[in-house]
Amino acid sequence: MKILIANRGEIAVRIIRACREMGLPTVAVYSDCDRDARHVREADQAFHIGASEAVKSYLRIDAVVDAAKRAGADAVHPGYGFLAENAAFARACADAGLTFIGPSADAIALMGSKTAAREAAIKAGVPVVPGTERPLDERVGVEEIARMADSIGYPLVVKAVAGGGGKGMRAVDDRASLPAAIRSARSEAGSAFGDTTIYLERRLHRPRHIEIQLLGDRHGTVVPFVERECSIQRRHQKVVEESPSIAVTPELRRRIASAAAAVARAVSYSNAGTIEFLLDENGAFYFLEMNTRLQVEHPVTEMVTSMDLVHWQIRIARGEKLTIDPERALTPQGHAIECRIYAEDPDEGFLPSPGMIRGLRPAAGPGVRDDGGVSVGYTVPVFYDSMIAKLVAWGETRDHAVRRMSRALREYEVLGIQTTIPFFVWLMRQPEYVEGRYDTTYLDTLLASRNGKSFSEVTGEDEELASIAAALDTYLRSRPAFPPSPTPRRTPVASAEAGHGPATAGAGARGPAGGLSWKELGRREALRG
Ligand code: MV4
Repeated sequence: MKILIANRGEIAVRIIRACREMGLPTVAVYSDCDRDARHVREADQAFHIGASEAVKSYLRIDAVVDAAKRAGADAVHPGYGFLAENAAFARACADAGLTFIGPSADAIALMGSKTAAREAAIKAGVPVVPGTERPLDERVGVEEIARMADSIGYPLVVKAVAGGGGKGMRAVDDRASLPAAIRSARSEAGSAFGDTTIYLERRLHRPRHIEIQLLGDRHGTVVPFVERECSIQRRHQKVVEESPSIAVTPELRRRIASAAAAVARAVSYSNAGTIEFLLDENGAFYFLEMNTRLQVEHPVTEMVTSMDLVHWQIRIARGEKLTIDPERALTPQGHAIECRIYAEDPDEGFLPSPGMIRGLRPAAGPGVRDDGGVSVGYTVPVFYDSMIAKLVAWGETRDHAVRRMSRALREYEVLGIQTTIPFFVWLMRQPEYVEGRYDTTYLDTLLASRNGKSFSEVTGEDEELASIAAALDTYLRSRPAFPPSPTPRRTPVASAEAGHGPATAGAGARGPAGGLSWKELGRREALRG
């Protein structure tokens, strides 16, 4: 089975890894600005599908299907984003004789309507947040909606039926602010989805976002996994995810997982999917929506279950039966945390920081997984989501995982652009985060209270490193690039630290004049400054 990956960046690289492990040939697709991208180089074949703008390349159903045909691919993996939850794309693949590695077009379409999804949950006996069951299109007037709102009760939220992820969502505290909220929710939903239909839900107070990964095969078996905790979000974008959640007991885990599986079975779901829930302060949970794709944060589930979700997606698409032990899927081994590393400057309000990657050293070592999507020399474009890597840390306990993540973040080097790494280093030290005392309102509130203070706290260690770098720079500039006379190589450095520091790195590297170690010279430079 030859697989075309209809995506780019880290998820395309992730899928290519699974295909290679299974001995399956891969086909990449790319836009103008992705000509030299990592996913293009790592696939067996690559096809150009259009200009840099996503609508002219990665969002073009015809171009992707055509590339699959030209390549002689048998199947298409959509990844996440782009065409992953586009029912027309799933249908176009089927029509072209290509196996779509995902759910059926009908399941995608059904769950794309948030009110239809709520209905499916209610039918499956799963709790939903009290709200409206009927989608409210433009013909339903504000007065009628206000009467519904009164019976639901305030505070509430206006949500877009075609929405998800907070787009077209408005919080409403009282009846007076309802008309404006309806108007702006409709307007945002109209431009984002071409559909102004809305619905209402009672607003939960400081909920946690908990989600259940599941797999369904084509023979009716659904296996739910241990939950992911995704409450650390910035403006409705997840930035840190964990598994398991410290707010979920083994008993609650079983109840949420059974609820998720019941929704999936009610719609005969196959392949990978995720059911999102809100968990309130009393431990009550409510169905929110279903994501009919492999999600960005799937690695934390893989780390605590030692299972490969992409392998299973491919096996399910080939018609195989799920042979996973349900108990293993539901029992976390240790704890995993994921940080989404973006090409953004946290000190400039997370402004995108596109540009060329001039140096890259991902973190490694025990319990660390780097799902990267870029390489040195690649220019991070302005056209797409700017996530360049996902860093995942595993530990025996949550505390261990937090410490490991802190270590890995400090080890991670990206030169040439700004990244969100300094923000994560800071977050991993916040007492509320370390103790797990947070909900979906935590991060936005915390960031608002900082008033733009820099995340890059300068430590004594940083100062020492900076002065070593300055001394090294001064020394290297003071000597000719090509020594005019033959100089003996590997002259021993007159220091106890010889062989450990940067002094022995690189061709012709020698100790600084005067027999001092780099560290010592650095300290002297620092004192002079
Ligand atoms: C809510 C809610 C409170 N009550 N629904 C935002 C994204 C979308 N998936 C659902 N969202 C919310 N829906 C009710 N009835 C609070 C949120 C919410 C939120 C949810 C998950 C993660 C972060 C969030 C941040 C703000 C609000």
